[in-house]
Amino acid sequence: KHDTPLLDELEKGPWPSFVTDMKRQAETHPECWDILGQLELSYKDKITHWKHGGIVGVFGYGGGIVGRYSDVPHRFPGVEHFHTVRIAQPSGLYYSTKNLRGLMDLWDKYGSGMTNMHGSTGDMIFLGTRTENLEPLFWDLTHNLEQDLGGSGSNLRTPSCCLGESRCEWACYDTQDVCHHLTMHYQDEIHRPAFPYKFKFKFSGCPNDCVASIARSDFALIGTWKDDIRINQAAVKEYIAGNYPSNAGAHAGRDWGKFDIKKEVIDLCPTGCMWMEGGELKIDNAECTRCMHCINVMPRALKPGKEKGATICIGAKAPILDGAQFATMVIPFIEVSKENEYENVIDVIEQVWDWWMEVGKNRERVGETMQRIGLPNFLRVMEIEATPQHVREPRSNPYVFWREEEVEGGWERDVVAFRKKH
Ligand code: SRM
Ligand code: SF4
Repeated sequence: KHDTPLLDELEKGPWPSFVTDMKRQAETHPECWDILGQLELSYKDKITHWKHGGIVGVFGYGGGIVGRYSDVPHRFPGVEHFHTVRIAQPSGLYYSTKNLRGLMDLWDKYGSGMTNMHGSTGDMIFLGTRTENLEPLFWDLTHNLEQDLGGSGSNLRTPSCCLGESRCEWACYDTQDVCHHLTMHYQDEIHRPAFPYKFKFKFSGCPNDCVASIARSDFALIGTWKDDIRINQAAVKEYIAGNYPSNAGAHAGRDWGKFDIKKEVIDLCPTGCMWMEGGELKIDNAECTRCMHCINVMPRALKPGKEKGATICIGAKAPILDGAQFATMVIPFIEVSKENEYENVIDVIEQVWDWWMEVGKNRERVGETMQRIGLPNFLRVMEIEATPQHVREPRSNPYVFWREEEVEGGWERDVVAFRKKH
């Protein structure tokens, strides 16, 4: 045990404290006293005492375990090695209690028993074990629990998805199935780092994007639809009459009777494509950007259309190197079909990888490579024709370069005759 006056302060507030949890854990796993001791020292010294990195892993895999060592092991031998193990989660994070118990028993046996459920990529993170425990842990994990390590390093990271069709009526494709299928399909890419840097897949069933794929993944597959939003006009009337609770009300905390469709739906539509006419709600679907606001607020009256698929956005990332960025919409609509085993989605992924593995610089995320060469060039690489939806904002500089083959009649064309013709 160590004296931890600074950490003890954290137990005094109204909230449950991780310090209390760690003290309880230390009763059965004494190395946890050393975590507390080392953390107390970090609070005092105002610097971390974890040494960065070092390659550790299991035979045949290049990712899945992050090496952690203490820089003061003589004082805290329990955390001399304290590696982090990433365990791939089931799609949609569905576990049986039997499976969870198995995992916790495994971690009690080989590690500190401390977990981070879940890490933000989606893995179960097992915090703290020694190098010599890794192979036996991996054997039991794969043989007894039939689970696997996730990704770390310059590889495909553990794919993650929203729970999609299993519980959510807005899902436009089966996110769990795609996530599982691609995880199995890309085992090599997940376990053996061969990319310039990390690459993340995330799958959201609709534009609500519950896994925040547009902000956090190099390849985001976001469910959408092609045809019109389905409207149940009778249900619209019930909302207006205050007979159905609207989701806007749930947030505003006011009574249901006062639902104001103009204020809470029509006026908030980002493209202004909705209006009331003869007691009915009308939508100009050509102008709809699939923001989901109206559907979220009046779920009994509105539903996504029937022609469902997904939008592909590429290149989100956090701030290291070139700054944080959202993913760029690259393919507005793609069919997502189990029948062809997602072949068309796989084709897009591999077109991106073939190019990025060739031209991406070391530690350059695909979004940064795209930025470096420019979106028009990236679209050419992807063999995609530019559409107005690719334009992020109106052009602000006058230097636009066309290639001769893109100009009807080439450089020698007769401009006057061309104008007359058009
Ligand atoms: Fe991360 C690096 C932990 C999700 C962006 N991240 C690291 C390192 C390896 C840094 C380090 O050596 O200390 C951390 C390893 C800690 C350890 O000992 O295990 C680390 N990142 C995590 C986790 C564990 C935080 C968490 O508790 O949730 C998450 C992974 C758990 C999991 O597998 O489920 C984790 N990291 C993310 C996310 C969110 C996501 O994946 O949805 C991001 C932002 C999205 C993105 O990928 O850009 C993220 N981590 C980074 C970056 C910045 C990359 C960039 O291009 O800007 C780094 C720095 C780097 O790679 O050198 C980084
Ligand atoms: Fe449902 Fe859409 Fe959220 Fe997936 S992203 S859980 S489909 S609301």
